[in-house]
Formats: sequence, C-alpha cells, structure tokens
Amino acid sequence: MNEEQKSLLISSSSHFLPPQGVRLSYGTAGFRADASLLSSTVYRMGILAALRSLKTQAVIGLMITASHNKISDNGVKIADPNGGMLSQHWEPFADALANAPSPQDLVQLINDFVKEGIPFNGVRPAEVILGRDTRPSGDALLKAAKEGIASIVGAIATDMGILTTPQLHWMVRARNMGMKASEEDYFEQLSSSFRCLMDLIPSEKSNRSGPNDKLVVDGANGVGGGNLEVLLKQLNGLSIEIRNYGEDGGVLNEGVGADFVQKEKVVPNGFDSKDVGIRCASLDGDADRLVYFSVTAESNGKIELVDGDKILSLFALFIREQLIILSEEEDAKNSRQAHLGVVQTAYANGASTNYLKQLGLEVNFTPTGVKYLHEKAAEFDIGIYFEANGHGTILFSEDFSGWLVAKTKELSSKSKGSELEKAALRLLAVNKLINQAVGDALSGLLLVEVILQHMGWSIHRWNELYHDLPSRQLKVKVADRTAVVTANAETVVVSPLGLQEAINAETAKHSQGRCFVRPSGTEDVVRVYAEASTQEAADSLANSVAKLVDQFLGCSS
Ligand code: NG1
Ligand code: ZN
Repeated sequence: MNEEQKSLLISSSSHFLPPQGVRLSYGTAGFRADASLLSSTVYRMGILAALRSLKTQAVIGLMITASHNKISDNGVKIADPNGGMLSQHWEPFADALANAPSPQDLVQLINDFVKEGIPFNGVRPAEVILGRDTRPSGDALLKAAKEGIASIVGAIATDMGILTTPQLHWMVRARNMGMKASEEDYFEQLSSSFRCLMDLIPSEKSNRSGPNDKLVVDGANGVGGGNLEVLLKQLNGLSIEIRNYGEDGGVLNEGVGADFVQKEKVVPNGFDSKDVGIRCASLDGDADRLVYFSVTAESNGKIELVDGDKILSLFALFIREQLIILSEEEDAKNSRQAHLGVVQTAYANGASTNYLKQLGLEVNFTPTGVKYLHEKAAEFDIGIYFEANGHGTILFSEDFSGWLVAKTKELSSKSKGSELEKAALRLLAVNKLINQAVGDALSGLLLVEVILQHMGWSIHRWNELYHDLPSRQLKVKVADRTAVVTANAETVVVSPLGLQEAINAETAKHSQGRCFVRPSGTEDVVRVYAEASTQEAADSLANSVAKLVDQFLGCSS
C-alpha cells in the first residue's frame, strides 16, 4: 500500500470513528444493529468491498438492510462475485475492520491484510455496486459506504438505489457473468421465464377461474410490494392484490411480513376475516423471504401457515416430476440421471423432513445461515434449499444447466411438442426464473404460483401435503450468547457442559419431542426451538428448556 493510499485512508476514516463500548460481529447475515451505531461499520465495509473487488478482480455488492428486523435497526452485507454471501474466509477480517479503534489501527490492519496478495495495481480497479432497502437510515448509511469505497484509490461505486436484497445479489452475479444486469433486465428475466412456464401448463390441469383465485400479498411495508407491482405490469394471467406497501402509514415489519407471520402464526395487519380461505403470501422487509398462509374461519386471527418447508416440498415435487419424465426417455443412452438434493436446517418441521424422505429425496442438514445451505445445495445437479422462515432457492449446477440447454435444442428438432421436450423446457425456465444467487421472495412467489396452476392445486390442497408437527420458538436474553456452542448442524449443545443432558431429559417427557438451542447470529439472544405431538407439549417443552438456558447462562439484566 503506497503513502497516497495510506494518507487517504487516515483522513477519510477519521470522520467515521466506531461507537464506544460496542463490539460488532459479522453474523448470519452481515452486521446488524441499531442504525445509529452503524455508520463507521458501513464505511469500513465499503473499504472491505473495494478490497474484495481488487482481490477477486470482479464486481462486489454491498447491501444496506436489516431485513425483517425493526425499522430502527439497519445492517450491511457483502455479496461475492457469484452473487452469494461474502466468503467465510473474509469474515474475521470484516470483524477486525469493524472493531479497529482508531484510524491508525485501521490502516495498520488493512496494510497487514493487503500484503497477503491484494493487487492494488491490478488489471481493473475496484468496483462495488450498492443497494439499500426502504429504511429511513439507509440514505446516510449509503453515503458512508460510498466514502469507504472512495477511500480506496481508483475504486468505482455504482449506486443502484432502493432494491430488494436478492435484486442486488442477482445484479452482482449477472455483471460478473457478462450478462445484462439492470433492474429492468431482472424484471424481464423473471417475467419471460414465468410466461414460458405458464405456456407449458398442461391445459387439462389449469384450475384458474373465478374471483376467489386471486393472491393477496403482504409487502411487510418494505421494498417488495412496489417491486412486485412493477413485475405484475409485465405479466398476464396473474391476479394479485398487494397490501402493506409501506405507503399508507404502515411501519416496516411491524405486525406484518414473513417473519411475523411465520413466528406468530397470526394474520398480519391489513388482513382479517374477509380474507378467510383466500391464498395469501407475506414477504419480509427486503423481500428475500416468502411464506404463504390462509386465514382460518376462527375469529382470533389464526392462520394456516404454509412455510418455507412446504414451499421447498412443492418445488421438490415439481422438479422431481420433470426429472422423472426426462429419465423415462426412450433413448436411454441420451438420458442423464440428475442428482437432486434438498437442504434444510434443524428448524425444518420434522414432518417436512419425513415427507421429503418418503418421496425418496436426499435430505441434508446444515447450520442456520444461508451461506451454509447455499454451499451444500451447490453440490448437486439441482439443489433445493429452504429455511422454514421462507428463505430459499433452487440451484442448478453449471454442468447440468449446460446439459439442459443442449437437450432442449436437441429435442426441439427431434421431438417438438413432446412431453419430454416440455419437461426439459420447464426445468430450463425454472433455472432462469429462480434466483441463482440467493433466496428471492419475488421469483419464489412466481414459481409457487405457476406450479400451483400446473398442479391445479388450491393453497389448501398444497397445505395437505403433510401436517406440521406443532412447534414453538422462544428467545432467551443471556449475558453472553457465545457461551452456547453447538455441533451436528446445531442439534447438540457441547458447551456449557450438562445443558444438552438437561435438554434431553425434558425432551424425553414428550411424545415426538425434539428440541434444540443455539445462539442467534443476528440478535443478542439464544433461540429455543421445540416440537412435539401437541401444541401444549411443544409450548411446555420450549418453556422448560428456555428456563434451563437461563439457569445455565444467567440473565443479562
Ligand atoms: P438467527 O438470528 O441467527 O437465528 C435469523 C434466522 C436465520 C436467517 C437469519 C438471516 C431463524 C430462526 N433464524 O438468524 O434463519 O434467516 O436470521 O436473516 O429464523
Ligand atoms: Zn430478509
């Protein structure tokens, strides 16, 4: 690092001193905290993004969002060249950068780090594209990120404005693949692949008619509602009503959105008994999560939740159906046995895992956090991953995508209009529709809608695929959540000693009991998850284990 670069960093960083007495860490989804604490962290992540771009000689993304957190929070995360999460190797550097106490320490840290091979005079300058969600604090934080990027000599920052998180990740991936990467291109890719799937629906199966067939979407008062509206203008054949845009006085994520609906299992604001039986969906604040629900006839706002596990099951069924058609190809020489795998976390409802296994699918488990699920899913020809909370997508390997392209070409001359050709075309369209970088509520929603039409299913028929085991999630505030250390995809506590044995003893008291605890990566809490054959039993198990956590770790206040 030359002197010009060092002095630029010293002078620029002196405007962004870190908050006193707060230690921030790059968690499950980047840094998240009260927005008032974040300007120095976001500035420093601007620096990191520029350095990462130099290192990879590719475009890097920086997104300012705190997803489903309350409106006063904000956060920052980095998208790697393939559109995925920042490489885990760089997370310790991100932590160290965020917590360096003075400009001198910061420069020293960067100087030591860049010695390990960051090409300051590389072929191309650093390039970072930025996006933010609708939080009021986003604008000032975006400026801080730009300052951080500008403190690396020659770096270019391109502000894409207010976006969904998956749009930004999609753009990074598209840019680095040399594809068109604007917001219009994103909408065009989604709408054209959706239309293609609609055209391939077997005519006898389509069940769409009648006014009750509309979908009502809760936009969480975030960025997704408006974007979905833009998308709808390019689509025919979908009747969607959007509520909770965020423009009618509603507060982001407050009593609305996918996280609220999935955790509380009640209707979001803006929905009531008039909506009984109608197919409804909820996005989260930055539109990377999606759950479906329907309002039940009971008067207390109860819903039937159709969560990420069921979206995964629907996708798996559809993909499997197409693969079976393809594998039945007469000319066995040319057929290819695609390796389909599904990936879940310990939060997946046990009934979903049983269902997927009964379908003959390979089910894998990883710790919580999209980066782990994504990495595992990328090992398959087609890997489907979902968190129960509604974050997930379908990954197609490069090799399998290439094979599909060649196959559809071959079939279009050899057996045009055949079931075989249609199955291959459907898979190709899913590959284009579903975001290959991260979970994307908008592309996920379009895929759900077209598959329901393909199957001729109502939300109720879909929900009947299997019955969820009753479950309960709780949070426990503790003095130090990092005192909880887990193993086996977070299903076993290895520290503090004795806690797992105590959890086992409680779990054994309940029929079909399952329970685990883990430290949250986004909030200062330990989370408890319990499942059992009745709701009372799941609640009681979760409560007893929450007490155990409290006893073993002690309350913070
Ligand atoms: P933490 O706070 O680590 O549990 C939550 C979600 C994750 C993931 C991240 C990122 C649950 C139980 N946890 O993480 O699945 O989505 O947020 O947004 O839903
Ligand atoms: Zn989100």
